[in-house]
Amino acid sequence: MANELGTKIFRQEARFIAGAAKPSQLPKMFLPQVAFVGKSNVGKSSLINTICRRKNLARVSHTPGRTRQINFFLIAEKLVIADLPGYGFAKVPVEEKQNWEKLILHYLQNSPTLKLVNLLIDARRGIKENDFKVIQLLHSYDKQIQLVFTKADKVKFKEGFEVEIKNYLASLGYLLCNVVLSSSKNGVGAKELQLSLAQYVK
Ligand SMILES: Nc1nc2c(ncn2[C@@H]2O[C@H](COP(=O)(O)OP(=O)(O)OP(=O)(O)O)[C@@H](O)[C@H]2O)c(=O)[nH]1
Ligand SMILES: [Mg+2]
Repeated sequence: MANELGTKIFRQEARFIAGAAKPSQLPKMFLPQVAFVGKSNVGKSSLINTICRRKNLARVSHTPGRTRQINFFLIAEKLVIADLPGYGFAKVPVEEKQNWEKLILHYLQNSPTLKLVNLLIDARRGIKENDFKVIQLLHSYDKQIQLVFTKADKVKFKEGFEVEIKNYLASLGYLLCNVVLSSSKNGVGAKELQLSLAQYVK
């Protein structure tokens, strides 16, 4: 069944394959890639671990600004997951912040095998101005995005929330953007995310 095939790759091997702290270190990828992007501390690394059913594949921390380079993980020898450094963290020195931003932009713009960008939004805080900038940027790069609201265990969503967000995105030109509610604490949304990533595996 399609569902089983979709989640099967996440029961197979997942391993770290490369890290890039600057554009010149970005590895050339031939396999399909999916990326996790979002503000610092939004839960990118945690969600990658949840999706891959692993505790410590991607490094998580209580201190924002934990992921300092783009980390690439290979899933079942078939799919690459990219864990990006977060944006918008005030305490990182300006120069370092600019370097991360440059790296993120370079990666998003110059990765032909990047099939889907999961843009993570803290469900407690909602979409912020820098998230909108990223949405617009990805739109201009012609990248498929999926909006993932994280830490859903911390909030109560009102009915129709996803539809409302979808309509809003459609008004911006994102007619086919998927919206997922997720939690790394209780696993909500994990299967849906697995299936959405697995569709890019050949
Ligand atoms: N309650 C709750 N906490 C979460 C969830 N996901 C992540 N966290 C917590 O949020 C903090 C940040 O998680 P990370 O996964 O490191 O976030 P990140 O987006 O990778 O952070 P940077 O790499 O610094 O940009 C950690 O303390 C996690 O335990 C979730 O679904 N629910
Ligand atoms: Mg991280």
